[in-house]
Order: sequence, then structure tokens, then C-alpha cells
Amino acid sequence: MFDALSERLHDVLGRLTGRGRVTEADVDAAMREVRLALLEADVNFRVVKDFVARVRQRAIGAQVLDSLNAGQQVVKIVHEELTALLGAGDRSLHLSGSPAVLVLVGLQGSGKTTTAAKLARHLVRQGRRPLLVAADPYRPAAVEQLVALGRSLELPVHQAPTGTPVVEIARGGVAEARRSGRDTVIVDTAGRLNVDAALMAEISALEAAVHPAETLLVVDAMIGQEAVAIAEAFRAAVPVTGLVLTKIDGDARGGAALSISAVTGLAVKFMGTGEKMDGLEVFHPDRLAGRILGMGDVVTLAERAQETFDAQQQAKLAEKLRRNAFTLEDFLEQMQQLKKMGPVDQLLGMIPGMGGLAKQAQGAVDGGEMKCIEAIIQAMTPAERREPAILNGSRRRRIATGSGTSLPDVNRLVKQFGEMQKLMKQLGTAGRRGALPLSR
Ligand SMILES: Nc1nc2c(ncn2[C@@H]2O[C@H](COP(=O)(O)OP(=O)(O)OP(=O)(O)O)[C@@H](O)[C@H]2O)c(=O)[nH]1
Ligand SMILES: [Mg+2]
Repeated sequence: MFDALSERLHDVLGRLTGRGRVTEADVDAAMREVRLALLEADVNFRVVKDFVARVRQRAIGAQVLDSLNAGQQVVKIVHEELTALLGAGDRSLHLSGSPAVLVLVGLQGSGKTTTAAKLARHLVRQGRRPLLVAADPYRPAAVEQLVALGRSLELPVHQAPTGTPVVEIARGGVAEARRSGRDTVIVDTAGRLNVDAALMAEISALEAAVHPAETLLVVDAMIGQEAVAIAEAFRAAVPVTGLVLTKIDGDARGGAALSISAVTGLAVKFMGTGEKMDGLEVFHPDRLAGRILGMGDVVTLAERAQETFDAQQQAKLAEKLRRNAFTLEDFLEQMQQLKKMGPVDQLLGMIPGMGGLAKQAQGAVDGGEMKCIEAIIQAMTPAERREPAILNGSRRRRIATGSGTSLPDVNRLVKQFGEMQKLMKQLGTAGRRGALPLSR
């Protein structure tokens, strides 16, 4: 979502760090461009004005411009101010009460049901035992959607016959959670087309009945500044405790996401980054600021790697690397694990300086290069995977046919793997612990 903005800011700030001395005029020129970039990204104009003024004031400050690394210091100031902008409000997730009740509200199609299930999955990983509650009395299909998601996560879903009042469904859910020893109740409510009196009354009644620890407003970040207006309208009418911004993975300009907290005072607590159940991220303003400025987000990347990669398996691999016994089979396994971590462009975008490469790499995946490698390795016999040296001409031709690729494809992979092995051997003899880039 922040690609265009990110590219521009990266350019502007790169020029600033690239020079020896930075003058006040340089800062002003850079700030003019930052201002334009933010406005073009659809950030609220008042927010932009304040932001640029604050950065300028701090950057012009005496010590900054006199220092040798003035450019870098200005970038640091931009990063800090961007973090502050993104991180307004209380971002912690409150889970008091037994059970703790979380209610998701929002307009139609904003992503409430999807987020309810993602949030349940997230909380399970934190060791909690959530119960999902389908509080949509109007559309049986909406209930079914949550039930299906619950099933895929192996989590219970409380439901009631169509027409049951929302308050009653929610109360029933809380009672059900107490009975079955569930410590968290996530209530998915029905969406409306507009912010209307009936919707607000329903949410107020819900608040009074089940005293939620959190009432999270789910907003679609794709709708731009409209999202900010919706959040303001909700906050004015009901006690919203935080925001979930969904569809951050979309191609909108992203400015709404940047300004929503600063304008409404409501903290963003989570971001939806995909349709699938793993597409939910805890909102970390500093990390997002880093990603936007093209400084990467290594922390999130490392966390994702830890989540995906099995520690024991990693230890075994490291050992194999040390003994130089890493085979094509291991390579295949690594590749499959890497894919589980998420889209390649998202992953690379988190590595400092790799933002530009990300698109290219995703192109390779979309273009089927990764699939091609997989198919080639799968077409090999176990002996060939362990000992690529035995791959003579006729074996290679057989593999090319078997994998639906070509002989040059097979040759390239074998050659690349050979080079990788050589490199690892060097690392090994250098006395370093062999480790894949992503293992600890
Ligand atoms: N790409 C992307 N799609 C999302 C995200 N969150 C939700 N969606 C999609 O948005 C659509 C609507 O999501 P729902 O969860 O059904 O929205 P809802 O708010 O429950 O909708 P109603 O119950 O009809 O009001 C679905 O197609 C979801 O897959 C996200 O973070 N990224
Ligand atoms: Mg729904």
C-alpha cells in the first residue's frame, strides 16, 4: 500500500544523506518534497502541515546541521516523527474480565468477520482460549462465514437462530464461554451501509450488556480519507477503544492509514495484511515507519521466520551445513518453509534497502521460477537429491522431461546448488557455524 510514498521518501532522504554538508536550504527543499509526497499519498493536509513543521523545526536545530552526519540525523528525525504520527493513542490490547469480551464493529464489508477469526488465531498463539460469537441476526450467510472460519481454525463458534437480538446472542456467547472454560469472547457484529442511529443504538446496547474490554472499529484502509471520517463518526457516538485497519495489502495510496490516529486520537491496534488467516499484524508504528522510509522491518521479518521455522529442524539443518551434508532435499524443504512465511515481496520489503528488489523477486515467483525449481527437485530420485554429482546427461534429460522444464533449467539449478555448496564449505572451514541467513 505504501509503495509509491515509500519510494519517494526514500529518494528524497537518500539525497539528503548522500551529501557532505546539509544546509537549511537543503532541509527546506527536502521538506517541500516530503510534504508533496505525503499529500499525494492522501494524508490529511492538517496532519501533513504539522508533521513537516515539526521535522523542520527539529532539523534546523543548531547541533543537527553542524554535525558530520546531518543527513542521517534528519532521516532519524523523520523516522521518529512518523512513528509518533502513526502511534497516537493507547495501543495495548486490553483483555480484562473473565471472559474478556472483544467486540468488532464497522461498516459493511470492512473485514469484521475475517478480522474476528484472525484475531482468534492470534490470541490462540498467545495461549488464550477464544470463543467466536456470530452476532449477526440478519444474514444466515454471515453466520455461516464465521462458522466456516472457526472450523478451519478448530475453534468453537457460538450462534443463535436468525432473528435473535444481538444483545441476546452476545450474552449467550459469554454464558457459553463460562460454561466451556473459554477465557476470551470475540463478538462479530453485522455491518451497515452507513453510520446510522440504529447501528449506534445496537452497539450501545451491546456495550451495556456485555461490558467489552475492547470495542474495536474495523476500517477498510482502501477507502482513503473516508475511513478517517467513519472513524470520527463512530468515536463520537460509541466508546470505541481502538482501530483495526484492514486491506493494508491493497493498492490504495495509504494516506488514510497514516493519518487516522493523528486525526481521531484512536490507536490502530492491528493491521489486516491479507485475506488469509495469517494476514494480521500487531501494529508497530516504529516498524511501519521504517518500512515506509525504506529502512526495512527486520524485527517483523525475524518474528515471522521464528513463527514459521521449526527450531529443531533448523538445528538439524545447521548441523548438516557444518558437516557440508546439505542436500537438494534440504534445499527444497527450506524453500517450502520460506513460502509459508508469506508473499516474497512482503518479506523482502522488510529487509533494509531491499524494497526495490521486492517487486522483481515477486515477479520471479509469479513467473513460476520457484515452482520450476520445486518441480525439478521433485523429479529427482532421493539418491540424486543427496548426491547431485551423479547427475549425468541422461539423468538430467530425464529430470527435465519429468518436471516439464528444459535441460538448461536443470543445468542451471545444479550449477547454482554446486556454487552454494562450495560457499558453505568455505564458511565451514573458516570455522564459522554454518547457518542459513534466516536461522538463528
Ligand atoms: N486483501 C485483504 N482482504 C481482506 C482483508 N480483510 C478482509 N478482507 C476481505 O474483505 C472482504 C469482506 O470481509 P468480511 O470479513 O466478510 O467483512 P465484514 O465486515 O464481516 O462484512 P459484513 O459482515 O458484510 O459487514 C472479504 O472478501 C475478505 O476476504 C485484508 O486485510 N486484506
Ligand atoms: Mg461479517
